[in-house]
Amino acid sequence: MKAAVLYENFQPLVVENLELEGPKDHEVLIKLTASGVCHSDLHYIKGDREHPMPVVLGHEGAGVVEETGSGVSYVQTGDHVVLSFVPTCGQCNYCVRGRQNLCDARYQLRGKMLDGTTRLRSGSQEIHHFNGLSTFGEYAVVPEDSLVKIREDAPLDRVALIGCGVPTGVGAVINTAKVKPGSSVVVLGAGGVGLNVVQGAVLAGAESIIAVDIYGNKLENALQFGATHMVDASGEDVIERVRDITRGDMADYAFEVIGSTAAINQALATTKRGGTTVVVGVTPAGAELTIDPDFLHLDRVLMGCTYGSCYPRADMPMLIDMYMARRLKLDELISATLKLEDINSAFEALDQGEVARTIIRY
Ligand code: CND
Ligand code: ZN
Repeated sequence: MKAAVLYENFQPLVVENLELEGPKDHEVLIKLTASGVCHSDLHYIKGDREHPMPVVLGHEGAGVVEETGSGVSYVQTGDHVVLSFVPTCGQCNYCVRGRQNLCDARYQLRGKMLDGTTRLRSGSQEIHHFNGLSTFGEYAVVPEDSLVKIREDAPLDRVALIGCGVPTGVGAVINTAKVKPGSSVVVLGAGGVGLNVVQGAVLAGAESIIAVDIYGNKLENALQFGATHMVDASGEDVIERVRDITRGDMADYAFEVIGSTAAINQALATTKRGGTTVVVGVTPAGAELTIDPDFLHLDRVLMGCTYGSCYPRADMPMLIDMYMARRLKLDELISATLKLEDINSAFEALDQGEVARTIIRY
């Protein structure tokens, strides 16, 4: 099958034919329909984060079950699925306490399947998996626990975005911060995930939603998603603008959706006493954050957030229902749909701030 392989940081992905071994115990072969291109993948290309190489990246996908390995009971051939980049075992300490996004299984993967071996090869060379998914290929073998069964009338080339950007952004608002109606919310970074923070804030009934970005096109997108104000961080003083917009109060909540320690500080400084800052962006490994502890003394809260603190098998079908009922925007997130052969131009466009999300359609 055709897949895009990262051999070296900063090098283009190589689209080539790989051998994909069939599914083993509790694994499933998926024929992918589509995969979104997320900034987290770009972080690995740029070496902001380390990963065993070579690797097939991609963690935002949807497709159809082609074949099931032994012991699989959750799905059967033909089922439509979204892939979760966190497998949820249902049995670890985190899962049984309702914190499936922190499931132990995720930390057993380390570029391989849960049994410690890989299914991907290029000739004699072993190719690594990414989060147990590797959606930048026509097919993927994934753990059964990484699958979320979905309704068959949902368009797979759209709901692929339910694999990461949507539950991460919407979940950061609803599950992590638990934004209250009438709140003021600042969103730093109006990219693929940030736009979903904006639409999460709309769903939560936020009164003002202040989108911050360095590109005009991103700010326009944010308005379309329900932002009430835009701040151009390339020319404006973000903190002073938030002060003006909130009539001196500052915001109840700030979300950092860029992956920069400077922006985390900026987010903190836009919150009022007792306000909450949520870090969604992924900062480069080894980055250090320096904050003024005085901010925290005043009942401010600084939180992390992975996968929007979601429970994939509960939240993803719900988000799809909302999309099908036109209460959640997905189509508007998609700036372009490309073939796998054009994946490097998708990353270039993401890096240059030209797109919200690009979909790779197989
Ligand atoms: P994307 O590149 O689409 O968005 C980032 C946005 O930030 C862009 O619109 C940029 O223009 C904007 N930006 C850059 N610098 C600044 C600045 N100084 N001030 C204001 N805006 C700026 O990326 P994405 O939305 O796909 O991902 C955003 C981050 O979220 C990224 O770090 C990604 O790795 C992370 C993420 C986290 C999680 C999670 O589970 N926590 C899941 N997926 C992605
Ligand atoms: Zn992602």
